[in-house]
Amino acid sequence: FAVTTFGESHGPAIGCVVDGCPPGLALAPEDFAHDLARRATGRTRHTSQRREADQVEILSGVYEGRTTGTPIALLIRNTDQRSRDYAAIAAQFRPAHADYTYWQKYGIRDPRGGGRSSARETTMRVAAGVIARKWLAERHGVRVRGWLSQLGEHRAAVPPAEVDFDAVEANPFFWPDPAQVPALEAYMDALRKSGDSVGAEVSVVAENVPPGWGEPVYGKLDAELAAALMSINAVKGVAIGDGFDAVAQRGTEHRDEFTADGFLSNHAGGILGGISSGQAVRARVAFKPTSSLRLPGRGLDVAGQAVEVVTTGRHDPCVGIRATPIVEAMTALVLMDQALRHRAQCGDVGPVSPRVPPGLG
Ligand code: EPS
Repeated sequence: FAVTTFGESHGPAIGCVVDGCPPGLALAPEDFAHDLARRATGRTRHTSQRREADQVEILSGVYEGRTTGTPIALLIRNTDQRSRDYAAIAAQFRPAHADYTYWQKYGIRDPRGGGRSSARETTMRVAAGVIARKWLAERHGVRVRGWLSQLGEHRAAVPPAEVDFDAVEANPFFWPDPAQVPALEAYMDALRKSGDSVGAEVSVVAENVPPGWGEPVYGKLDAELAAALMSINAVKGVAIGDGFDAVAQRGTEHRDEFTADGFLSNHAGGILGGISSGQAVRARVAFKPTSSLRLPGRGLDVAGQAVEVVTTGRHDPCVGIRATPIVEAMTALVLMDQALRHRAQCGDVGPVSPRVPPGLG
């Protein structure tokens, strides 16, 4: 099972190819609308004001409403490009932006904005993820859901196991505690006015993952999850379960004891030895502050001359705000791949006795 994306933020279209999806999954263009709208720009004042229709066309791999097993090609035509936003910095490198490293690697400067490194590319990750989420839900009852657990200095007051996902979906931040939302609104309004940006942390949980998914050395579930989440634009850190918090823990604290009634804790994030334990799979993802700022910063131009870089146009003051659906999508894509690999190797060998109930999530 493999996914690739194509297209530039200011090109005519973006798209993806999803290869290896089993035949027979019901799939229609309408299936994509919900998750794409959750990720989209221009829906609230706290994100970039670019307004894209994000209308999916299914070009291949689906016949009479069902997947055929052949590569699924999805296309979204860009409808609100405005590459003139980038005229002033067409020959400059923004500090902390990928335009410098793309230049070092390819030696080609596409003046139409961020191009492939723009967060626009994540649209197709979410679209591909819709297929994985559907398949996982129908075949295995797996549900993948995320929320914003930190926005700048603000930490969500709700413990991960107690998140109410109706509350998460009811505000523009995917924030689990409604009581904190007014403070976040004020924080983001002040930040936007200041011209600066800020980082964020997204948490994700996959429930009903059966034990046994993942491979023990190459292709560990946690390694593949970390790689997939790290491949999202602006991600600088991934924690599986307790992640770096495990450094200061004792073994007696960290170990997830289990009884026949279930696990008694979930420090491991539902993965032991690279293989799912049957508990909820949990990860956290750190997003850096976005680099396209109207506050002047020191940078270089393509001739190597020092310049003051000012980025105008439509940018996100916190890209993490709309990253929850992207993190969910990447998690689902990894889980579907691992589910298919597990089936290929182990066939119908199901979980063996004793099977511990998931217990505490
Ligand atoms: C982005 C800058 C803005 C955002 C874009 C990400 O777009 P443009 O390329 O027009 O300057 O609106 O995000 C999207 C368009 C999207 O769909 O996510 C950037 O600098 O990364």
